[in-house]
Amino acid sequence: MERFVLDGIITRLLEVRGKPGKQVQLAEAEIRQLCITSREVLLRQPNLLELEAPIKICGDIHGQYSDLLKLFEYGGFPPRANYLFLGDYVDRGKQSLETICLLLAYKIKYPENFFILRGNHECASVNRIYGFYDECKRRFNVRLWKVFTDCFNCLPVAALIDEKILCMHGGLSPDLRSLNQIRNLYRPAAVPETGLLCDLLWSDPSKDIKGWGANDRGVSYIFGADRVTEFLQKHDLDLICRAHQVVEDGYEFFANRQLRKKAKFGFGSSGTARNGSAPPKFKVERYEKSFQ
Ligand SMILES: [Mn+2]
Repeated sequence: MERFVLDGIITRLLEVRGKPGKQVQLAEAEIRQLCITSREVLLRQPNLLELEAPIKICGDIHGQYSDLLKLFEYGGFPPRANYLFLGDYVDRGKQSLETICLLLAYKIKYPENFFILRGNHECASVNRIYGFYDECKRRFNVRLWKVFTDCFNCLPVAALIDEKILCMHGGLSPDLRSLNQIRNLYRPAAVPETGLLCDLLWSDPSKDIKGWGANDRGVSYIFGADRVTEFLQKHDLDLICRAHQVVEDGYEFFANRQLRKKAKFGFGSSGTARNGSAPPKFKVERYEKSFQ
């Protein structure tokens, strides 16, 4: 992808800073190029990313593009800060296209400083229903939605920061015995209805149980604090950091501070998260409840 084309896309996407709701209608050919080029960049990097602090970790965006821009205004526009996004970029909000296009553009431009994991909504059978398909169809066409599907199937599913903080969208899996299993998950991949890849994107912690239980979402499992403690000890980790659920303050700890949930726009430096004592540096309020 030509550098001036990429820079032109980023410039136009940033022109609506301070103008909430204003659309940026990129050319279809530009969006296709973003998908095809980012796919190659994503596949060159492992499915379990190995990253270093300092890095800012952000939860679900769900098509709320003006909030994504606000988040960068607080934290610094790339490459001023390193970022790890935990998935769920599309659906529900009104501007999934601007949101995912800016994230893919930054991924291409700063591949070693900007990272995006897969959420359960980066999946054709989910975003067919919850808004992204309709937005693609209304503003472009169904073919473009399929190009995005091919790109989403290449997103990595987990990240390990300083070998101590494991990050994913959903949570643990009863099938997860070794981190090498994540490294060995084949891409491109659709999200299956059961198994390791499904659980990493769909599972939730629960205060109410020990071990594993049925998830009210009808997909994957819930897991108790005992599973978190056992997993961290076995793999010599300090913390699990995940998104996928709204929490009142933007972030919340679980299992004696061993699992950190980041709600929409929960926002902070993993450098502070590691010892589990300091609050995030920044916090932006959430705007919409989301349970998927
Ligand atoms: Mn989710």
